[in-house]
Parts: sequence; C-alpha cells; structure tokens
Amino acid sequence: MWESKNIETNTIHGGKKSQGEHGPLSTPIYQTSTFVFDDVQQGADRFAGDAQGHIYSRLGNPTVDELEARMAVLEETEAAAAFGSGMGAVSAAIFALLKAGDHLITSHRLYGCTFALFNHQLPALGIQVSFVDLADEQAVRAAIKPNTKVIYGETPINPCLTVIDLDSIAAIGREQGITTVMDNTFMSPILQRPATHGIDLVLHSATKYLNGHGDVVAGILCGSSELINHIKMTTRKDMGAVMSPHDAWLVIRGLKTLHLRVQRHSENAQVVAEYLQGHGAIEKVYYPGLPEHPGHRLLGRQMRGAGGVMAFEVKGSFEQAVAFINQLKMCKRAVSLGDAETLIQHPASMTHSTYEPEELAEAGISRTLIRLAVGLENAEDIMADLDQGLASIGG
Ligand code: 4LM
Repeated sequence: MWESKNIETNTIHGGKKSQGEHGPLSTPIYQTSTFVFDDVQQGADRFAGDAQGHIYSRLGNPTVDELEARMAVLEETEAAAAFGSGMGAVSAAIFALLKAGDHLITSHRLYGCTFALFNHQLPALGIQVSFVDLADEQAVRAAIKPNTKVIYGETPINPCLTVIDLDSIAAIGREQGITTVMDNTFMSPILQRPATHGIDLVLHSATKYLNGHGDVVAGILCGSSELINHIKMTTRKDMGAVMSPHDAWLVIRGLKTLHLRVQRHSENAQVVAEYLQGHGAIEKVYYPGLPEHPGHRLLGRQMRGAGGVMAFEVKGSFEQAVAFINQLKMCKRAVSLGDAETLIQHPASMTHSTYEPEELAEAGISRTLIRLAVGLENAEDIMADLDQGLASIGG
C-alpha cells in the first residue's frame, strides 16, 4: 500500500492494494456472496477470528475492504466501514453506541431522515435525545447528563449550512468521555477531515460527493480500529446494512476524481452564491463562502472550501418559490447532492418533510427556502437557468 502526504494523490493511490497475478489497474469486483474454505478447521478458525480470510460478504468482501482502506486514508483514521446507505451508517453507529437508558445530544438541524431516526425511533426504544444548537458550546455543555454517551452532528448542516466548530465539540467529548460523531457528507475529506480535529467517528452518505455520479446509494463510517471493528461485528453484521461489491467499485471509481470535482463544485457554488445574493428577487442566501454567513469564520480553520451546496429564500410567496423551481430548464428537480448535474429541491416538502411545521421553524427551514446543489456545468449556464426562472416570477 502506498500513501502520500497529499490528498489529491491519495484519492487515486491511497489504500490501494496490489491485485494478485493479473495486476489490473482497476480494482476487481469480487461479485461473490460467500468464500470457500479449504476444510472445516479453516472455516472454524475464520469464524473464531483466529485466522485471516473472508467468510461471507455481509462480514467483509475484498472490493468493499479496499474502499474502506481508501476512505480511512482520506479521512486520516485507522479504519472505515462501508454501508448500503448513509442512513445504514447512521443507524449502525447509533445502535452500536447507545442502548436503552442512554442519552444522545444532537441538533434540531439535521438531514430529515437522521432527524426522524433521532426524534421518533430512538425515544420509542428508551434512548433519550436532547436537541440543542451544536454551534453553541454552552448549550452543549448544559445538555450533558451522567448518561450522555454520544454527541452527533452534521457540519455544514443540511439544508441551511450552519457550521459547527469541530474543535469545540471534540474537546467536550474528550473531556467528558462522550463519543463524538460528525456527518461530513457536505464537505468530503477534500474540504474537511473531522478526525484530525479529534472527532471520534466520521460519517458519509457516500451517495453524494464520494461517488459523485448519481448512480449509487451508499454510506461510510471512519474512526479508530477499535470503534470500527465494534460496529462491524455488532450492528453491521447483525442488522446487515452492507454495501454491495459493485457499489463499492463505483465509489472507488468516484474517489479518483473527488479532488477535481469538489474543487469545481466549490468554485461554481461561490460564483452562483454571489450572483444570487446580488439578485433583487432573492431574500437571503445561506452559503459559508459568503462573508456574512456565521460559518465563514471557520473557513480555513476547519474547512478548506465552502463546498457545492447552498440554500436561499426567494422574495414572495411559497407559490412563487414553487413556480421558480418548476420553471428551470437545465437544473434538475431532484433531492440528493454532489452529482455532476445541478440539483434543486424544496426542503420543507422534500428532504425535511419528516419535520412538523414547528420543527421546521426551529430548524430555520421556511416554506420559501430552496436548496441548490451546484453541479459541474459551466457556472454561466447554471446562472442563466436560474436567471430565466427568477425572471418568470417577476424577478
Ligand atoms: C438529501 N441526504 O439531502 P443516504 N447525511 C446527510 C445527508 O444529506 C443524507 C444522509 C446522511 C439526501 C438524500 C435524499 C448529511 C441524505 C443519508 O441517502 O441514506 O445515502 O444518506 O438530498
């Protein structure tokens, strides 16, 4: 295995193993459910953990192993575990770390399904949850109880791009013996590596930037070998949200261009955010690349760029916001983000429809809020499409 001090090189070579007698450049897809034992003893030794070697693809697969090794290099952690979706990774982490009677501190600002898991499923299983502003260190400290086991956040947060200070959350976790988990989906390891700030577990919806081509649903967790092995041998093995070898291969392929794609997504988004901010039909733009955004101060310290996602509010009614989205010709009306195509969606009725109206208000998601995941097209074309859409509603 070969590793560089430069992440651009590591997206291509980091964690890559030599591939047997034929020496293929591309990682082989081990499209197999099970692995053959020489004899019963060998099988028994593998099950007992006394011998190396694969058993069954829910427990591990060479193509998936390679993606995990590559992600561990990129996130600068000892190990990684791959899952069949980002939510598979969230639930595997949470159920491995929390049991009935334990307490979770999180934010009321989260991706909609993560919020639904924390707000509905966990309390039903006897796990206590406090929703606080994770950007407010005093609020986090005040929420800690003797049974607090996990602090879970996203940064920047979906969809309003609130930025959480990683150093502050990691310090609280270390000091209080609480495991910290951070969803790094919006940044990718190109722009932010939470483990280097002391966060214990880094999470990705690999569906997004890591894969980058809109053709896979996948998730990743990165952390210490101890934590990752625990998750692999408990919730991943027994709940079974595993990644398929073919999907792992597609994500590995995506990683090779991650640094180029993320750089272009960020450059395009900066231009588009500035354009929208200067447009008379726009009420407000939420993007950490704009100096007015409260998270802007953490650019450079924890983020190497502001990423490709922004949200904005149009002036006027909900109906006008909807008419604008419907008027777009090139930008695609779709949830998800991190793809080559610019994607636009309405959080209150789509990604965050799991929130009740008062919960939406608390999370800062108005009915006129629109999320834009800027793609890799020429920024002029993206702005021209937005421009004709805004003109159609009188902007
Ligand atoms: C979306 N998001 O926003 P899977 N963490 C974050 C996410 O944005 C998502 C997940 C986890 C969107 C999906 C429709 C910050 C998903 C969950 O979708 O399970 O891979 O990831 O548009």
